[in-house]
Amino acid sequence: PRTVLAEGAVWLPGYALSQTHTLHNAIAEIHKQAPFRHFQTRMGRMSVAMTSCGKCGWVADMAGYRYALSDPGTGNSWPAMPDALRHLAVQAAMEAGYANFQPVSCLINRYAPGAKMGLHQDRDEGETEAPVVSVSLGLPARFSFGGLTRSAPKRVIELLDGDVVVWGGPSRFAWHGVSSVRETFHPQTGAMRYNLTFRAINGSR
Ligand code: MD3
Ligand code: FE
Repeated sequence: PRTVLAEGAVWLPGYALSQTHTLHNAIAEIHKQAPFRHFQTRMGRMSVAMTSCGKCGWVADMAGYRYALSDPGTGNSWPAMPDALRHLAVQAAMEAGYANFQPVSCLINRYAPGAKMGLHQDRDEGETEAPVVSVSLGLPARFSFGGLTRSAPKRVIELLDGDVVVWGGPSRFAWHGVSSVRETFHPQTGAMRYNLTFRAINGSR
């Protein structure tokens, strides 16, 4: 099934369900090399723990936000993006109408109960043509998205285990956020939610 949420934004409920074991194994391997961490920003400590794989990874500190070629936690380059994950993202993008998607970075967000992500736009990629492919695992989350201004009207959807959303075209710079994750249980993740976002990046440092 597929649902067009807004122009350029396609929701593929359960698209990744057959691959959740592969995804969890990949996350565990990436965590060994590039452990999840809570970035400290000028806004405070992020409640979401993060890591990345691929050529570059998203990092935040007192200087701001950017994609970096190495992990500031270890000083090492990021773990390679596993082929199975890249293929999943490319296939989902294709399904949503985006051919030739070439993700170079995958940001992995981990939400314990109570973690949330405030309203924001994704602008650090320096790339306007490519979509962002998002894969949700584990606990459900209330995800809000609006328009190109912060105050534009919002829609709220519940993202479930295995859901994929492809955000491109006019939706690429939509404001969005995740409400505080409610404590429930999921057999594969325990009480955790994971979100993977696959991205094309221009000009990582
Ligand atoms: C809409 N992650 O990492 S995924 C993020 O559930 C982020 O962890 C959320 O927002 C999460 O930046 C939401 C859905 C998502 C990702 C990228 C987008 C929605 C988007 C880019 C543009 C518009
Ligand atoms: Fe985002």
